[in-house]
Amino acid sequence: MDSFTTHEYPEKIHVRRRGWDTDGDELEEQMRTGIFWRGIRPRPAVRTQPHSASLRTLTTILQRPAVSSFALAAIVLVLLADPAAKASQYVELDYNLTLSGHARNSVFLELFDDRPATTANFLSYVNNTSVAHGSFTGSFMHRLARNFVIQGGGYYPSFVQEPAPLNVSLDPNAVIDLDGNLATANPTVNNESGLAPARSNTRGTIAMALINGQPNSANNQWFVNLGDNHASLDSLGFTVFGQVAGDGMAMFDAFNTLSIANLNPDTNDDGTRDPGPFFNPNASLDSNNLPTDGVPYLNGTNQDILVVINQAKQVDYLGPNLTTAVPAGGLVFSTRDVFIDTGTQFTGTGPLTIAAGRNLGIREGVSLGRDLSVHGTLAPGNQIGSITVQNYTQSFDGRLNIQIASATPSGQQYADTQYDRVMATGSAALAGELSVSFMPTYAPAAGNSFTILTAGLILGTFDTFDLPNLPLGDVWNISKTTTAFNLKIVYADFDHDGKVDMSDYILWRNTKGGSVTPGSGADADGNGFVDDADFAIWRANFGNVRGTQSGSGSGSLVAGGVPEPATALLMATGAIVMGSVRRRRG
Ligand SMILES: [Ca+2]
Ligand SMILES: [Ca+2]
Ligand SMILES: [Ca+2]
Ligand SMILES: [Ca+2]
Repeated sequence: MDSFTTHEYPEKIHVRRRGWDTDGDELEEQMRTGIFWRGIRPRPAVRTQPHSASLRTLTTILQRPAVSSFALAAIVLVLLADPAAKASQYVELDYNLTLSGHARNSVFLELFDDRPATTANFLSYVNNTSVAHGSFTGSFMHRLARNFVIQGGGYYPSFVQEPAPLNVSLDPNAVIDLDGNLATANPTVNNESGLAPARSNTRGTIAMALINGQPNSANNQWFVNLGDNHASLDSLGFTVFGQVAGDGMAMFDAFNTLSIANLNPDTNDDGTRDPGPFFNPNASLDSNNLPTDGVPYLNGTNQDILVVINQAKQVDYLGPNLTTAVPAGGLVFSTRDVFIDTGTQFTGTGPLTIAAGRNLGIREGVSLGRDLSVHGTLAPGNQIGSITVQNYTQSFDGRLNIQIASATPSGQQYADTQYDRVMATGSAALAGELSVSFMPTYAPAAGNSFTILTAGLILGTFDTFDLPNLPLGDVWNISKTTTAFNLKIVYADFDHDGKVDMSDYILWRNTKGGSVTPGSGADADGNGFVDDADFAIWRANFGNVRGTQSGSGSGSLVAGGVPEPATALLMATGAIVMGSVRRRRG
């Protein structure tokens, strides 16, 4: 009956559109009123450039952690003594799509320790760094059964060319293979669905897919239950081994609204797609005669984009319903990268420290209410966000990652800010690196200004700057007051050679008194005249440069990018392009 050749589910008997929850959630309100809901073709932000600087992998600072043994002993004691500490493990999945309004491209999964074999198996794919295409990093969500499940873990996106009219298909041989040897099958896990406590396939839980209904056949494919599927799945050995943490279901609910395509290849070359993992021909069509069970994709104006996990990694996640005691000597995060989410609780008054080489993400809007010391990397926001601490200390081995989506509130809408910001209610002692990157939708322009850090008193400054390249003629202006650290984009490189120097002065002198196209030539203030005001701007920016990021040429910038309307639920931050997709059933 079911022609899925690999992983399958029992067919849903009733395919119906669920009513949306009415808990006032902003996203769901967008869904209710948004163009996705009305069935009108969305106009998401689709970009043609490769991954932006904002998604580049964090480099590890290979320096000895500046962490005292006292502090390390403190964290061990705390974790052992904390009765609320769970033995669950957590995984962060960074997707290539961003949920507008929530500043989100990451979700966190909680993996239960009471399903030890299944959890260990899942983590083996998360932590596998020895084999290309042997981990969930770079894989994609290859199946959306609308309102039922979204499934991944099986494949990485690899396209095969097909004769017209199909043109392009996904390669079912591009499987995630744990040991990198396709001749040896991925190890299977005996199902743990019967262990205590009982775990049910309810909305928001994650479970392993099975092969041909065999309960002990789980290996690499996993799925999120988008609805309550306990009645159809619990009795068949689909082991629930975790759940989506925090408010991560907002992301999967948005994926549930994506378009669905048949991308099975036409292996017998008869012009129609054949059975395979990238479409379920037995599923119902929706009221618009579109498929409800196949490969999900973001329907772009020029390209369609698959749902790809840019990075999967095991992290320490401090989220809702978790309380962490901080001893007077402080708590040092040194074991793994850490994410602090909305709703987590800290007790005690000691400081938090991110150790060298570790990344600390803090959810937008979070106020730590304590001191923060940075030896590793601090990244505000799930993506874009502002965070509040008491005293902020960044050491020589520390780095602050700032992402910029827009300069003005009228631009791309995010949770609480248009660019990452740190607000210290006490002092900020600065050293180390400031690293800035642009979101793909941001079009840098002269006059844009970013107050990336405020404090009651700022001491010192960053030692090094990692800044993206700007349009020709523009340079970075870095300034600091006692209470604010500011970045501004200024037009002062009149000859467009990348720096503000004497040759720009000569150009100004030779054209002084003339009229030019506003913002061109030596017209730094953009009023169309070359005069003393432009000289003053040149002088104030003498020595400033266009960008400092190695390998970040002008081609990596978005030229003339336009912020998308807030009604676009998802936008691409890294394009995996399908080209033109055949949307009819093959
Ligand atoms: Ca065929
Ligand atoms: Ca950020
Ligand atoms: Ca110049
Ligand atoms: Ca002027």
